[in-house]
Amino acid sequence: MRYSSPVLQSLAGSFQHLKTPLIDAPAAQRDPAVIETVSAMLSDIQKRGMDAVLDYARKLDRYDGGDIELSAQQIATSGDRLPADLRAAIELGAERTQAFARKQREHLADFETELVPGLVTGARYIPVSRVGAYLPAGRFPLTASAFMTVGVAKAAGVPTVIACTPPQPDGGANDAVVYAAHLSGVDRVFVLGGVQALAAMAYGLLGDLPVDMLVGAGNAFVAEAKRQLFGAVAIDLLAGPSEVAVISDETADPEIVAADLLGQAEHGPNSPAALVTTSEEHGRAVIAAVDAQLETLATAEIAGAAWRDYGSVTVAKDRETAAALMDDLAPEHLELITADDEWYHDRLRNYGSLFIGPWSTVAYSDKGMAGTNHVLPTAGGAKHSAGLSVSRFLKPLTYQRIAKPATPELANAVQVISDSEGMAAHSATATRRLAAYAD
Ligand code: HSO
Ligand code: ZN
Repeated sequence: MRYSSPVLQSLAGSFQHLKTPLIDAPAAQRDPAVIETVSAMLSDIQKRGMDAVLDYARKLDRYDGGDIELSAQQIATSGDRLPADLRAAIELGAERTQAFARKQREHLADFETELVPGLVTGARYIPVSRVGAYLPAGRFPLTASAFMTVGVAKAAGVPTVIACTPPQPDGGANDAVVYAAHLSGVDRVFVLGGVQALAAMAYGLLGDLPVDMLVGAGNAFVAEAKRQLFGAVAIDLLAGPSEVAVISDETADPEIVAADLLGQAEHGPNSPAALVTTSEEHGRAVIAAVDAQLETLATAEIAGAAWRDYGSVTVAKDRETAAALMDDLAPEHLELITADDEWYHDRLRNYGSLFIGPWSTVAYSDKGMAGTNHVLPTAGGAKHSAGLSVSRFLKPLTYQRIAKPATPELANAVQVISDSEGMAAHSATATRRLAAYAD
């Protein structure tokens, strides 16, 4: 998340930074060492199959033999080992996320239209057949990931969704993650992490056909594996460090704004957090509140580093400038806490997901409670793409049913164009129909 200089130049004089990031957030750049490691692993796995997968699991994930697939019984009872309040929260998130996804699915309606007499065209939304979801369980297990990937794929109608999740120090899966996947409708779960997990799903090494699509976030190696496997399979998107941005004014509580900035900065020391405000006094109050909250925050080491290196506070002269700056940043998450929230809602064009008003906060969506997806574009990707949703799992397949009366117009035009291009065989498909039409 960074400003592009032409936009800054065009707005020169209409804003000032109260706090600039010490480090410029890199635009999704790739580490050559990661690229090379992943590519070597993928070709080894392609050659040696499951032997290679298990070798990497042994080397990188302390795998020590045994079945990597959880039994149906292990999946179904994963919730029994969780505290009741956590189980209930997971149940709420799974249901809420699927409710939103089912509603969105209803709005993707098949249609058929007769463009001219005899030319009937249409589109049908058909789900992909097999999806592989990567459910991260590293520094933070991200319990809600399964809602966003497995649950949304199932709401889209994907018949088979398998999942891989990395082993915990005891060698087993994270129970909360597995329970979330179970409630989301997962078909099979494997305790397998990293590049080897993605390769095993994409190459069909898990006693199943290869998946058609890989989804879910992970570390830099997981992201690179998805990038290299893309083409053979579809992917959701390539997520970088989580980002948060806020537009707030003097009507906002600086403590709430500060808490929400730190709420995502906690993801990692390179997570950008940006405030754009129309009130200098408010901006200064937020900076003070962030510093004060960092004194007692349990994850202050990470969040504080992120705020120090990638945090920014900018005062815009008016709401139009604030909106223009924010559209240029195109943040993954954007909160509006102003007297003009609906004006901004109407005006803004680039964000992964928008949180409107002081009672809306990113963590509600992160954990599945808002129903919306938390797999969202980062690093400016919101300029060209949206986050994961049922539509990503659905292929709008087109068809045409053409009857004889439409033939002369279509065939003549196709002949003319094909002949002008020198594509004789294309032209002939029309010529033969014209001849048949005349009979
Ligand atoms: N903010 C992350 C998702 C998440 N955060 C889950 C916490 N839990 C990407 O949108
Ligand atoms: Zn988050």
